[in-house]
Amino acid sequence: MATAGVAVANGSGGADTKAAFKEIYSKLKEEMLEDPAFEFTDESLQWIDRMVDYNVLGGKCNRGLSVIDSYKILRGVDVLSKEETFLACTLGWCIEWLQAYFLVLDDIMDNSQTRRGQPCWFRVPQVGLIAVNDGIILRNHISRILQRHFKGKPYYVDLIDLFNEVEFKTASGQLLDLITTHEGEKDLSKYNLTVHRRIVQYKTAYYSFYLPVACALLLAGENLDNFGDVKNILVEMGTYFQVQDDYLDCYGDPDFIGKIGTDIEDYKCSWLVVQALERTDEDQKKILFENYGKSDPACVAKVKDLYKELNLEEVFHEYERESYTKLTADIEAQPNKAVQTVLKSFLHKIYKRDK
Ligand code: GPP
Ligand code: MG
Ligand code: MG
Ligand code: MG
Repeated sequence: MATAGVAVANGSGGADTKAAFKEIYSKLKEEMLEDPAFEFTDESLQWIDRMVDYNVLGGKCNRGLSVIDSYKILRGVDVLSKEETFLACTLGWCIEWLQAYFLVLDDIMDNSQTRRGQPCWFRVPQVGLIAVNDGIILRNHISRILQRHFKGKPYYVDLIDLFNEVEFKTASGQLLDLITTHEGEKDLSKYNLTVHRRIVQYKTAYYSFYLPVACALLLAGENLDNFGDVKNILVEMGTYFQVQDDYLDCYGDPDFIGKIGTDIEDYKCSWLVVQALERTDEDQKKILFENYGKSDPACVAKVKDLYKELNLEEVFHEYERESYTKLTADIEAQPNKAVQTVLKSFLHKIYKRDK
């Protein structure tokens, strides 16, 4: 087993954790560039090198870093050995690779402009639809990283099953997001909270919240079947996280969040439009039906004016407070203190986030 990096000694997502995490990225990328299963040409080497840096780096790395933080809490230690640090960071990077794969493809499907403060990968000159194949390569890197570093571990099969299961759930959520949008173009009144909830639970919550904790649990030798309640709480938290994403799509500062919102133009079943539909009178509904889902900036502005009239910013802040109270109560009802700490650290990372 190859190990690299420094032992991690500090608290949640601290500078040492980030430094160790970053160091391991370079090693994993090198291994992908030296993969003996493919005879790389100079051009293909350069392509993969640039493509991986462009898409895997540049985010907050919250999902990846959470594996290390969660694992330390579950083990009840402040310092991890080099070997443990390497394994936890490697699983964290597998999640960041998964996220990169999803985002490359999601940006094509959503016709987005920017991501993490730079043009979406498919918009880079010379890339275009090669980005689809790059997405497939990124997904395959995960299997190759897991095989190289975890094959032979007692939990290897569980890890593979976990990544496959979470990928399936996410792709199914993405399907719901896309076909609901398509059907909505004919009838906006099909959008409601139940439809919204099902979409976001699948497209975001499993991979963003359950996956990092499940990776840490497997690494700590636990059986995931015993953590059904934890999964439910994390899926709830992920739902709240995607409502924030829907809110930021309209109200976030593009320079700060690194992406330009497209939900109104794309006719998305966003939390905001669902809330608007619940509060509009007949005249306001007409405005919404006439202007939602059009790329004309004047139409987008009319939708945003209506959101303002309906005071949706305050509706969101109220939802945010309620979610926090409910999640805190659910977490405190958990019998295991270490699990409580893991869940609370997640909640504190996202509560009132503006990015
Ligand atoms: C986020 O939705 C959902 C994903 C990134 C999952 C994509 C899944 C695939 C199988 C490709 P979003 O479109 O609201 O995210 P963002 O606002 O970041 O574009
Ligand atoms: Mg999308
Ligand atoms: Mg998107
Ligand atoms: Mg979004």
